[in-house]
Amino acid sequence: MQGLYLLLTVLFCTCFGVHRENFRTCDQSSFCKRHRNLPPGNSDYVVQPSTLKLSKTFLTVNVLNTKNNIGFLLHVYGLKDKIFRVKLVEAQPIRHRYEIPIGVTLVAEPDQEELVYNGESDGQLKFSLGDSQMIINTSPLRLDFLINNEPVTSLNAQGLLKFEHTQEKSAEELEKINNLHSSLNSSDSNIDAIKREERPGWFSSRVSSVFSLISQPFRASKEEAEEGADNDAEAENEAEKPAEDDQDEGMWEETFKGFTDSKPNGPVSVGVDVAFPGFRYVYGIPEHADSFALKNTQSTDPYRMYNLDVFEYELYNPMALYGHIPFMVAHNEKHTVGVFFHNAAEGWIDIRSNMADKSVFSNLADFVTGNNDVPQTDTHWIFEDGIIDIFVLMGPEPKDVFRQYGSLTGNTPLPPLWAIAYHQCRWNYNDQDDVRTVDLTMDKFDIPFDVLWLDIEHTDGKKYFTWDVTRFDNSVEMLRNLSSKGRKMVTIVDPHLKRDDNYEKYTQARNQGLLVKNKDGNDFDGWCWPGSSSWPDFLEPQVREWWADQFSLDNYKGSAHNLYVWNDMNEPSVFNSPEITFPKDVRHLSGVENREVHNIYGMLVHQATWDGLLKRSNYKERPFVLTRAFFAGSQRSGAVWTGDNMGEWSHLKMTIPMMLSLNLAGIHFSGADIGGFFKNPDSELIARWYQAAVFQPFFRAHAHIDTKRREPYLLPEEHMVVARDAIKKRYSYLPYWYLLFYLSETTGMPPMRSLWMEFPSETSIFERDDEFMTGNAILVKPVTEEGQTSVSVYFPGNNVIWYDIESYEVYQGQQEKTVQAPLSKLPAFQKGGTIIPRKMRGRRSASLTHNDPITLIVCLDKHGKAEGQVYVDDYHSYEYREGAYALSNLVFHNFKLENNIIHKGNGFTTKEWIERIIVAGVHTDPKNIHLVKADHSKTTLSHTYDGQAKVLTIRKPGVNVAEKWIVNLH
Ligand code: NBV
Repeated sequence: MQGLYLLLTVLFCTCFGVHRENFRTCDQSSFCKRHRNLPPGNSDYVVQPSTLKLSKTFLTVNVLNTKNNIGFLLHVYGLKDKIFRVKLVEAQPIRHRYEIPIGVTLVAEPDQEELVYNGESDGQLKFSLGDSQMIINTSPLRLDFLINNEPVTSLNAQGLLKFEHTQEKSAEELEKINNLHSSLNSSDSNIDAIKREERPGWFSSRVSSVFSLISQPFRASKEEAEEGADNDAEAENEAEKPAEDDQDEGMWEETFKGFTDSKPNGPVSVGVDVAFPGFRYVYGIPEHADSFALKNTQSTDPYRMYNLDVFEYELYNPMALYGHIPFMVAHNEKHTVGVFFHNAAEGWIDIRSNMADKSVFSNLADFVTGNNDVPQTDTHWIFEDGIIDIFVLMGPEPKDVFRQYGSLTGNTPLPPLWAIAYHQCRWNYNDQDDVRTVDLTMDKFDIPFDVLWLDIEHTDGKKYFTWDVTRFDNSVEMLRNLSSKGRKMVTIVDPHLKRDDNYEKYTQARNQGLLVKNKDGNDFDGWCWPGSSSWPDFLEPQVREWWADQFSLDNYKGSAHNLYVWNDMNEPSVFNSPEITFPKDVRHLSGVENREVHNIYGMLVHQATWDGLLKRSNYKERPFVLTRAFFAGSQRSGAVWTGDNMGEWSHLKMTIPMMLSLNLAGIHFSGADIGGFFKNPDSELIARWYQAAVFQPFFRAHAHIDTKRREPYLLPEEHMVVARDAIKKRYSYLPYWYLLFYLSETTGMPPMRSLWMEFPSETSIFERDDEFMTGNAILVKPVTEEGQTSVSVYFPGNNVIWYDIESYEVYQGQQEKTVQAPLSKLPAFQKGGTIIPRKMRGRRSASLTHNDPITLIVCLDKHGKAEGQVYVDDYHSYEYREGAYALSNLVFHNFKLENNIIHKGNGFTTKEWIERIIVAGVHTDPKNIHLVKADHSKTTLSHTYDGQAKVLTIRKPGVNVAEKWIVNLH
């Protein structure tokens, strides 16, 4: 293994940058190419209206592919809260297609709602669901979705629907493949080369190839297609070929970099275009290191969705990364709608916005307004396997779409308070002494932290659930020491098991038949950190149960209740495999190929680990598990981070769009490695990164094993102070963060929001991703450039005023302003009209702040009003789900601040009290301030008033946060 690291080090020092040639382009992926090359035009799929069957909440109707006479069934369900579900499946499949089981992505079978049939006319079947409508155009098939008769989404408007029905491999195909094999056997393949070298695939080539840019427009108009064909007889022949009968080399077997995919089921892909008439911008489909507003993919590859370990990923391109969520949101000043494609296979999405020729789409465009200037975004979704199963979320406002998506895939459960505090990580803390030194030195420098992390080197030879006893001979004592200050530890547990007869987790999994198989039915054997490894089949519920049991204190020796878990490499990462992951024809125990389920594997590792921690505490304590791979639904089992970023300014900048996309797609508890994983960032960058992350959901510093140590206390004094202030700021805002996570669980609203989520009708901010909102109250514009001492901030909102969070300086809404940002300053602003709870007492960890008093920050709007909430519970257990919490609504109006208890239940009490109330935007010094409690007792409160800043500070109201009270200003 040392050799591996040496090689790794040499490579880091000499050539940074992604090895694009290790990852397929659309052109190198036969299904993607086939779909992408389809010319738009009239679809071959027609609906047979006479077969329409209606029930109260859904319909079924036959669909025919007129080119090959293959029949399909179209099901459309009306679901609660304005959601349509559209499923298209083969009528007589010769093989069952994979459908993701309930409980994996969807929390439950979605509740249905009455779908009213409004009759058929002019070849259209018309339905309504509340104030939304759906029209099924029968010939060809096209589904239009409308809000109050205004179209917002349309499926198959361009006729790109293509459902590759399951076929038997023909004798001719088999012969072709056999011939190919005999010729290949005589040549040297990449697999052999890599096996000989015994090193990860991404080490095998150091030559950076030029990304082959694909510029096949999917939205070329029919006229264009015809014109091209006129000039080229060959193209004409191509265009006339029936789509389903196209034969291409990759249909029955496909080779990439010497690895052959046996494709036992042949071509089985699905694809369809999804149009958003009236929308210029679409967002979502994380994870890509790209802008928040998704880009036109005309001159690049489509956005790829295939969970991969992309070493040293590049910015601003549509390559796949570690996790994916096939959920897209379209937003304009009137509506917000969402489309969720429920499919676990590899996907690609093409996007064309606004500028494309609309003639193909004219039917629908005319239908909208008759106006050719209406913007529109056309998208084309392509999946390698599975069925068409699309949820159309009708919004119409951002908050509605988030609630609707959460109702399908679940919301983020409220994390324990410590988990949203500061995490100190690096690859690796070397031994117990190192851990102790970090712990003590953080205290010495007065830098709070809650969690210390151990990476793979803490194990005995990368056998997870074990300790390297030469470095960690008494982990229990180490954990106890941390616990004495309320601190926790996170250890890494990757899903690959070392194939070692003396490693119990492996032998158990092998002997019980729990491992993923290769195409020949033997346990799949791949290369990862421990060397030769196998992978539990997390798709099987009993395997997940077995895995979960490994986290009991008995099974995970040397662990303790304050030890939590980090799942890395769960895409999964397999060094000697095509694209550094499972070969597509790897078999799961149920018989499905990894091709069908690839993108949910990592999520199931995460879910099983989460279940393990739940079980360990007898379902009493909230778990914490961080994952790198994810899918729709991963939000239910903990946090996600954006993987191996770089210590570069551009990567700091990229944290904003990446996290906005994750937050939009339900992954609320997400963050990026502070400082950047690779490289040695300079201390200014580290300091600025800490500042930016204060208002991002998951707050963890991490670094590669070969980087210089960079715990915040090691920074030069001027930068150490900045990092420490940032961490302390984070701690002071924890009550607000906690409220945001409570709202995330209960309403589906993301804690980190784009500007348009809060100001949906302000068109100029739809593309803005250099600033963001934390909750509805804080606007953040981090410094993301070297040496920068001022930033240009756009303050949104007509008639809105913003207050600098430190000086309370006021800025008017709907203007771009230069704001000074010397090193010590994080440009952040509280919105006038909001009230935020903070805790200002410095503590070593968040766990020690549970009973600390609260400071309320009241920022008045132009009418002297403000509103906010405070949420408190025991900060670690599930008792809040039984009602043991207090939620209050604070309203400032007419010189009066009222604390109204919305909920206080199940015997819940708290010692938290109000220590201070700061009111910004007060224009006169009040003569008297009184506190009136629920028992009508009245106390005079002391205060100070800063006439220049217009800030009033009310001292020690001393009243409990979970009681009703009023503060009157006279
Ligand atoms: O476990 C080592 C690292 C980890 O520190 C990092 O955060 C992960 O994203 N891991 C990847 C494997 C090696 C990366 C080069």
